[in-house]
Amino acid sequence: MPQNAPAPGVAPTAEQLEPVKAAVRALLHQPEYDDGSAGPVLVRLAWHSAGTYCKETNTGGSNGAGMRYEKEGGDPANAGLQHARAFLEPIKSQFPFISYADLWTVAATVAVAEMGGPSVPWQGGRTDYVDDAKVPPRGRLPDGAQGADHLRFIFYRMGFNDQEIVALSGAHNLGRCHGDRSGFEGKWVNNPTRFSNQYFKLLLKFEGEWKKTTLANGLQQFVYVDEDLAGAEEGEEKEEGLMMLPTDMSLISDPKFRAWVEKYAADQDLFFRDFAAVFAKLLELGIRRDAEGRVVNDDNVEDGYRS
Ligand code: CCH
Repeated sequence: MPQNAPAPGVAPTAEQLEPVKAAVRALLHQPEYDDGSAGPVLVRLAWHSAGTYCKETNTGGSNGAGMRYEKEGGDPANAGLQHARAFLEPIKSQFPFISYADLWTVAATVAVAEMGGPSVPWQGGRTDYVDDAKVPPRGRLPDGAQGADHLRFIFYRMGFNDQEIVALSGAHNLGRCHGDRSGFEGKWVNNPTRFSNQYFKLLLKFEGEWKKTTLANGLQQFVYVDEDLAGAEEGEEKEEGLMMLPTDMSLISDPKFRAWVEKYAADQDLFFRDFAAVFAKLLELGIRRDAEGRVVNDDNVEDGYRS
């Protein structure tokens, strides 16, 4: 264990954490990558590390950073997240005291704030201990080709309600779909590196104009192409259209979800408050803490892989 490292399960102090957060801020700007920011894929990394949680069996969740290993990392749902892990690797080398599990989750909170979003409460102390018997089975993350029933099945398993499902979905203000990762293509909003409630506004604004299309790989998604842009002259740069997944569209076809889409489209402050609370809850799923806030694992080891 490196000197000055917190004991296993103990959160880094604010003083230890500040340079780590500064290093994350410094790497967000990536002119050669996607839309110029590592932020969106870092948010997705944290979400997929935590979103495997099952409250019935108390398995999954961000503790352990199991995605480093093939069993979890090789889940097709996690395709592309190696880019996010690679962005953070130099920071892990520079600050070895922080666990991967803490780094991945705190980096997402830094990214959200830097992209103009709310400040998400975060508690450290996760360890990198993976118990093979508790690695979540594949298939716990949502499938964008499905609808409202599937979203409820997946997110109720984690302990979320309908309002929380819609608030979390607002993260699709960020980033894009990549044909070589999920098979879907395109971005949800025009500025995918700025956190806002635009996703909710566009769902409603173009209602009736979202057109179902079938991609060459057989997947179906919804697209909106501005007629003027689509009609641009030959050789003129056309702005790419916007997209929604079938799961995104279910947020406006399901009346209970829709009520929250309407609230968040009308009130960005409300969305920011609710997103901060629910993203913080997501990052804590499955993490047991003692009275001092220290993370408790079965063996209380810092790192390791038991199989
Ligand atoms: Fe998501 N998401 N997500 N998503 N997601 C994708 C990309 C991002 C679903 C499917 C997809 C959340 C919920 C859902 C982000 C954050 C969150 C992609 C494209 C698919 C498909 C992946 C690719 O091709 O690279 C589905 C289904 C659900 C169901 O609810 C939640 C919750 C969050 C966070 C709170 C972010 C950010 C991205 C952009 C990633 C990037 O690389 O740009």
